[in-house]
Amino acid sequence: MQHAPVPAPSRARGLMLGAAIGDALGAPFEGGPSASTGHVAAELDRRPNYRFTDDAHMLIGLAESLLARGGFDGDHMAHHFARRYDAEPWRGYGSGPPQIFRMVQSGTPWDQAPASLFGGSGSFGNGGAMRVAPVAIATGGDPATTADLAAWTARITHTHPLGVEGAVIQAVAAAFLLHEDSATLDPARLLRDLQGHAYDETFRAKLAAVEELLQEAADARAGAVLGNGIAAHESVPAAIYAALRHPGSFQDAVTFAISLGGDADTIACMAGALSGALLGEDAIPPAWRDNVEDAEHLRSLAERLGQLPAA
Ligand code: R7I
Ligand code: MG
Ligand code: MG
Repeated sequence: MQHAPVPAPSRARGLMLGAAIGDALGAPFEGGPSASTGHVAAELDRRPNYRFTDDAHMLIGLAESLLARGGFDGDHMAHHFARRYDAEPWRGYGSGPPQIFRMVQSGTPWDQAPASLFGGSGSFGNGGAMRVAPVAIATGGDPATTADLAAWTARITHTHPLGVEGAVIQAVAAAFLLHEDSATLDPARLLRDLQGHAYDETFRAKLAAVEELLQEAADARAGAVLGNGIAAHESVPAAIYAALRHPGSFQDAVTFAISLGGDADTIACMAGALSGALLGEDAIPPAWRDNVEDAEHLRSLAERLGQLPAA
């Protein structure tokens, strides 16, 4: 059978819808224990949740700001995030971002507010990474431009090097997968490219572990080796592993991501963005893409981001 390449617009829609679907389906599992994929699949069948949380809420805000300004404008993005938080503060935001939004709204410059958090170290939470995938559509996939833009968008709330690096690695992975064919995908090449963006030993070791785990016959050790926590250096490698472990099935990638437990909505959001970028919208189960909150807006953002002259 002839294998038709997945067209770019479908991949962009897959990325945006995939992130929101992973977040929404994973939300009821956030903070819970790891579980078998069979258990998660049965739960998703029985009572799927289609309302997304802060992850996709911020991803939409990021995309809207890039489109409104034709690229990155830190002041605009910070205030846009803050306005959206004020409108829907119940989405399950982390503790740091709302504090930053207050500071920015009181006149602190956007590039000074976040560094004061967590005793002055800035946040290493996954908030910069969970929302970053649209950057890969806007840049047209160039890795250096993607890494640079991803870092700027992360720094609005996350200035700890690991928080920024998590966003860079997630965005560069998305940019790579937007242009790969699932049948010929070479995970080792992607992981080598990502190593080139990992300046901290923590991330280097985690990416090396992803490569080793992919060579094992079973998934069993992944959660213990990579972690499933809210820290960028746990959840970003876990999401990349989920997407690469199940390169032919969006459903399997997201189900596996959720089965890791812990920060399940965020791991599944990032895995969903990566898997959707690789496989395109049509590979997402119709019930999921028809029912996820704000599906039409997500599709429209995907289309317009794809038309931005490399941000
Ligand atoms: O990163 P962030 O936006 O949170 C995203 C998470 C996702 O799971 C969402 O689904 C939502 O549930 O929240 O928010 P931050 O407050 O910046 O970081 C998240 C958490 O990471 C913080 O509340 C801290 O518990 C922890 N954390 C740190 N702890 C100690 N030292 C982040 N940075 C540090 C640190 O430097
Ligand atoms: Mg969330
Ligand atoms: Mg989460």
